[in-house]
Amino acid sequence: MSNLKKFYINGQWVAPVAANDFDVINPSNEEVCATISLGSEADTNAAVAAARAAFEDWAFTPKAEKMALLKKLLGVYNKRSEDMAQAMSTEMGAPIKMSRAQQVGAGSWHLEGFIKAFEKFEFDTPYTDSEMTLREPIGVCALITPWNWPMNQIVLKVVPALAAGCTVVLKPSEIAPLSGILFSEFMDEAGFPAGVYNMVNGDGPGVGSQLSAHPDVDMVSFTGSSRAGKLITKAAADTLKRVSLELGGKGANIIFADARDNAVTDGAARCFRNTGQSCNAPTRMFVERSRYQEAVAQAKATAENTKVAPASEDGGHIGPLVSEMQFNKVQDLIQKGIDEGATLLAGGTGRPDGLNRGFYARPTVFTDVTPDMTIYKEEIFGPVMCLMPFDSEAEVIEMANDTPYGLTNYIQSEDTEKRRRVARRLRSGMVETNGSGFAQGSPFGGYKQSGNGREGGAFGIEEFLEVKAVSGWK
Ligand code: TXE
Repeated sequence: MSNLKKFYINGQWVAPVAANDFDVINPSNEEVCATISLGSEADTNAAVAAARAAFEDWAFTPKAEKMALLKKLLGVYNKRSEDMAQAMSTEMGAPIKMSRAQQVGAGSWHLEGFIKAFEKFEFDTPYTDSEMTLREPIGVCALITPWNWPMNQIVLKVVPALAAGCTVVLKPSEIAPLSGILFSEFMDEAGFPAGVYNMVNGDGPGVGSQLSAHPDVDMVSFTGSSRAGKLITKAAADTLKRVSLELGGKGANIIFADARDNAVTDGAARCFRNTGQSCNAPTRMFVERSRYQEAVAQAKATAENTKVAPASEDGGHIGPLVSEMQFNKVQDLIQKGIDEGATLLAGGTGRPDGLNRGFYARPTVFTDVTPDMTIYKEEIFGPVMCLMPFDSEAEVIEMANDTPYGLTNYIQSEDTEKRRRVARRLRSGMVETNGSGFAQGSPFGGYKQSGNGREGGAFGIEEFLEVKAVSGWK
């Protein structure tokens, strides 16, 4: 990768105004795998100015031209997918097989979904015989993304913003910036007009907060911690820009007695996927009392059979946590679980045997967890699951909703009426039932402190639009 220390501004790779080197650490071995530059306010301003200058033309560029560029982008993305899989695997520790299939796959899946949604999207809709409703791009958008599903999150923001007619400045996570740099190379190869897409690397207090407070940025779309989401909202307040947030989660997985046989095993594996670093991970498993003892044995076996290994190794294992900071956070929370009186069913603190270098955590399951415990309340973002019994539908709905988060909840039951009844009562943006997954372009986002707004497909495009009412159109 030749542009590691550069930013992509106004259609060119440019050096930062002032040097500020930052080492990217490979979490599988704790070694420096690349050195990038962090931007300063001057770099942020240059990128915003380029996006502003390009806005008017891009906003009025015909849909067919925008569509052709997005299709070209999809072609480049697919052609260079192996480079992208390697970059993500190295920077954030996703095992290479999983990186190819799921980390890279999520990006192309969403890109295809946006292309289909954009094709059908109606920007102008008559309201009455004489009145027209126009949907118009909001303007210059700052897109701030995290490290856990890097391409998923970058595509979920960049593509709908551009389809809506906005111009953008992307700031990828400084912990996992290689995929963002590579994606910028794809954008360059696809041939978007200068200034439509810009990318500046930087950290949160620097480029992140400068973009959030910038008077010439009309909207910030952010995915990351609730902590940073609050800071961004405050920084954006003086300019009253639109802020769309996709934050943390504490998903409940409700397993009724009539659930399919492998519901517990699937649920635990899903919790450990991506080493537990997913905002929609089902981290609190509630099992109906008559199946609880069986679930204890199944969850323990799943944790103990989950192999942990370096990202470069081929296979279906889980990799390390992304950083030393996340490793320490997860270790502290596991220790808190023990100290506060939960029972450790599997796993625990420390690294798995034989993995002494790298940010590896042990797949862990706690039982005897009560609602006052830290592990019940806080997003752990590691391979850690809490397993609890329940006795009635009303009780489990209350427990599932007993969290400030509201992103994804899960229901496992063969009873359709029960699934529908419970789904309506859960306060979350998504309810996945019986492991059936979601269709391409379906809305992704949260209630409560999991954020606002929705990403994906037509809902995702809608986020980046203003609505204008025009009377006397006819
Ligand atoms: O996230 P941060 P961190 C949660 C998860 C994890 C915790 C901490 O619980 O353990 O957050 O992770 C940018 N103004 N999630 O510290 O800091 C930052 O540069 C503007 C959930 O790594 O939120 C990066 O680009 N930007 C989650 C991005 O925010 C700021 C994904 C994410 O970093 C900023 C990741 C500021 N003041 C973590 N501070 C999800 N929803 O999927 C930071 N950033």
